[in-house]
Amino acid sequence: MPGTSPAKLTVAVVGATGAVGRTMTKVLLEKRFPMTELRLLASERSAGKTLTVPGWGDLTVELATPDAFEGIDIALFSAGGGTSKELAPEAAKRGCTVIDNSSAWRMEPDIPLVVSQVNPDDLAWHEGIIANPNCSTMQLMPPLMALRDAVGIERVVVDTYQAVSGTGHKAIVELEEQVKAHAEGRPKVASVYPYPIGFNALPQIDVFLDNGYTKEEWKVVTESRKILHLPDLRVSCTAVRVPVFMSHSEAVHVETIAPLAPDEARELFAQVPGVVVQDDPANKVYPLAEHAAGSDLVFVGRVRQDPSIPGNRGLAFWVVSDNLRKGAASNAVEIAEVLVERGWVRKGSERAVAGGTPA
Ligand code: 25A
Ligand code: L14
Repeated sequence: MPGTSPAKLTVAVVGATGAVGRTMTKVLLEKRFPMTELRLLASERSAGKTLTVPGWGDLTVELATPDAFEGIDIALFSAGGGTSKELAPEAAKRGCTVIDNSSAWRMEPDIPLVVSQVNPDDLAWHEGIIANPNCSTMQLMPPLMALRDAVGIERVVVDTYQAVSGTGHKAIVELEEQVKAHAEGRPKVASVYPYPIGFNALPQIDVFLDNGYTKEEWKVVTESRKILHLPDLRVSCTAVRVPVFMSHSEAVHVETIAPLAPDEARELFAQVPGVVVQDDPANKVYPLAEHAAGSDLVFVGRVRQDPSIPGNRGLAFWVVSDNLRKGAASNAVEIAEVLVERGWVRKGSERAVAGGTPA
């Protein structure tokens, strides 16, 4: 039997006290992930604190060190790129399979970068570290997969409207404080972002690169190509932070290879697992950040022909999803579920030695 018996899985969340880490724990419980032990790890700032986990009581947060990964089968990491660079290889060395939400490993050619319903087969060749995509890339992939498979895609232009929760708990507090300050006639003080996010739109997420794009925008370009297995796909992105607490929204413009009508596109989108079409403009039905919050689904609407591209090969639409759930925690747990279902919890080379081609 390849893989570890699901009945014996020990699971850890690294960065368990952060916005994404807390959501990871919540989603593991909601989905009744088959684990017999749950460990919460974080930095020295949180080690020793307790978190109340329904059904598991008060769990003490442990310091994330290399040896902490002894005996852990699967670790979900969301503690930032630096922590992942340092600790993911240490965990993998100890037989733990890491599903990493940071940007540290995503573009390494020998590390799978996986959206659960788009390229789960890439998990077959993992060697102990699996990367979870950036939230803006994540929600774009299921609808683009549908178009790729039906008519082919040539070029994608995507502009994002990103929630502050992507930056973590401190940014949520900062927006709340700025809303209060505005109402009370006080000046808005920015500390997390370079300018106040309250009542503003900031065309900068992450740092600027030499090509004029931000790192966030460039992640959408490079990660999309890797996940869709389209290394030459033409992609451009503008990533904007908006004063929304939860859920990223995206305006997407796609140039397809063969023509496609909006009605056909809606049908294709609706067939993708985890995608819901909300598209009845006459009745003001379209995806909204507030409605998507708390859901694991990707919502697509405002589907229309883009007349600026000839031959009915242009499509415009609007995509919304909860950035902490499908954009981060839920996809990580879905990856873990695929590993268990397919017997791929252990790294590919060890499964081969154990004498099984992956089931
Ligand atoms: O490099 P990347 O990949 O781009 O990722 C950068 C950050 O983006 C978030 C995540 O922040 C990550 O740290 N992130 C990544 N992917 C995301 C996604 N898809 C995403 N956000 C949204 N969507 P976060 O706030 O969600 O999580 C931070 C967690 O990481 C833990 N951590 C940090 N360094 C660690 C570590 N754990 C182990 N080893 C390390 N070296 C961190 O735990 C948190 O759980 P913590 O103990 O450091 O902090 C938890 C408590 O401490 C408070 N606090 C935070 N910073 C400070 C602080 N208190 C005092 N001083 C501080 N400087 C917090 O309020 C919390 O209560
Ligand atoms: O690369 O701030 O996973 O909204 C996720 C959160 C990048 C920044 C990543 C945000 C990060 C993003």
